[in-house]
Formats: sequence, C-alpha cells, structure tokens
Amino acid sequence: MRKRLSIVGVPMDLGQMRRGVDMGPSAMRYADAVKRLERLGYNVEDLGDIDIDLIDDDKNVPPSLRNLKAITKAALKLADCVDSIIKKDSFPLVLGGDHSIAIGSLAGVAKHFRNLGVIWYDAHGDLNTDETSPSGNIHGMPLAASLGFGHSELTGVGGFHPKVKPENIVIIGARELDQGERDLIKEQCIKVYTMHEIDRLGMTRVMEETIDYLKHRTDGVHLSLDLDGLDPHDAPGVGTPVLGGISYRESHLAMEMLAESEIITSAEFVEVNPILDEKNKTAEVAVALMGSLFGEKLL
Ligand code: 4U7
Ligand code: MN
Ligand code: MN
Ligand code: MN
Repeated sequence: MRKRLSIVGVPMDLGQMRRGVDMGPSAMRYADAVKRLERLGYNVEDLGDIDIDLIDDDKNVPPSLRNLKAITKAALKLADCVDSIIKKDSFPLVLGGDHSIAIGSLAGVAKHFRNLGVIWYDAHGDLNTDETSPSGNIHGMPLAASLGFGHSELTGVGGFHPKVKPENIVIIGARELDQGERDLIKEQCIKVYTMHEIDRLGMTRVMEETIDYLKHRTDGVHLSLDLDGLDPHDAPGVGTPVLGGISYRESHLAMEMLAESEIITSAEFVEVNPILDEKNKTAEVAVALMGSLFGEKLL
C-alpha cells in the first residue's frame, strides 16, 4: 500500500430514506480516524467533505430513482476527487454517507485500473436497478450501476462503463437479496460469500479464497465496506440492519488479511448513521477496522 493517504467525506443521505447517515463522515472523524492512521506511519491528509447540492428531481425522474439528479451530481464530484487523489499517488479513503456514493468512488478509481477488482462487504448485494428495486432507493443500486446495469445517468458517471467486470467482484456477507439481484448474480456469475459460506468455511478460508481469486485477475482492488455487513449487535448505527451478520472479530480478521495481502488500492466505509447508533459505536467500529486494514497490529 502507498504511504500517503487522502480522506474525503461524502455527507450523502439521499440514497435512502433515513436521515442522519450524512453525519457518518463527522462521526468517523470524531472517532479519531486521522490520528489512528497517522499512528501507523501514514502521511494523512483530510480533504474535508464534498458539498452535496440538493437538486429536486424533475418530472422526468421516476419515483424508482429517488434523488437521481443530486446523487449523480455528487457522484461526478466524488469521481473527480478520487481521480485526483490517485493521480498524486495517494490512497483514496472515502467516508460515507449512504452507499450510493460508491458510484462516484468506483468511477474515479476505475479510470486508473484496466482490471479493477471490488470487494463488496455488505448484508446486501446493492445490485438493483430502477426496474428491480423494491424501494426506489439508489443506495441499493451502486454495484449494478458500476457493472453498467440501470439508468444511464448512474451507469454513465465518468463517461464510461462498466467500471468493473462481473468476474472481478467478490461480495462478502450477503444475507438479504431481492429477486432481481439473485437473477443478476446468476446471470453474471458474480462470486458471493453469503453468511452460509462464512459460517461453513470460516472467515479465514473466505478471505484466503477471495484474495487468491482477485490477486491473479486484477491490477487493483477497491474495498467497499457497508457497516451493515457486520451484525447489528456490533454495528447498530445503520439504516438497513439485518440480523445474523459478520462479527466484529471476523471483520478484523478480514481486514488484517487484506492488509497482509497488500491488494487493496482504495477503500470506502459507508452507511454509518450516528442518529441510529449507540453512542458512537458504529463509527468507532469503522475506524478500528480501518486500523486493521492499514496494518495495525498488537505486537
Ligand atoms: B445498502 C434493498 F429492498 N435491497 O434495494 C433495496 F431490501 O447500501 C436494500 O446495502 C438496499 O445498505 C440496502 O432497497 C442498501 C431492500
Ligand atoms: Mn447494506
Ligand atoms: Mn450497501
Ligand atoms: Mn444500509
């Protein structure tokens, strides 16, 4: 991993219905993200937050794509920001915000890798389109959009698509998938470790296989970590909690193995909602996991 690290916050809450997730970046900063990473020897710059403009959807935007205009605009800004971070040879670390921001992160990162890999650590697949989404919430669509499926304004961010090929994706922690998402996973042969595989194989084997799989076929890997991938007992401050998730310890192990593998070239931590949290627990968990991802060790 590079020794320079650039943090950018994206106070976005328009990709879903529960207010408060726009305060995620502040909560992770309050949990001392910057100090924690500096202690590991990184040269950390905090670029602050991207401005999110409220743009009313015009009459052409269907209710199945709530806040399409504002989300697209934020994605363009974030893509530019991530692009310039990589250009100056720093590691982009994006703090969310709801998961719709991944459309921008991936658009920025994908400009730099011909064969980008993506680890999607999440209870959900985020593989809906406006045609399959049961909610119309764009935070359930970013992985589909990055594959080139869905509305052209979302897939076209950055002026090219797809950002990632289906065979370069690994989803870890899935336990709630909509029918359209299941169909897309099968049709596109996307590799998924559901909670069943995590229980059965153990996190060690899941991460060994994931790293081995991505190492050989990609030239960079983006980690998109939705805090709802963790069990709500360990990460209660999320908008769409699902029981039976990945534990705090398993998540540390996963991050430690990624650190050792040195395959990760960009990362984002999303869906931290301080209003739904217990004290600042979920932000603290996110920052602790960042520590492990960037090489923190006890001895
Ligand atoms: B998250 C959902 F229907 N699939 O599309 C949807 F269950 O970024 C949830 O992973 C999406 O938190 C969750 O609205 C998006 C729903
Ligand atoms: Mn999720
Ligand atoms: Mn998600
Ligand atoms: Mn969520």
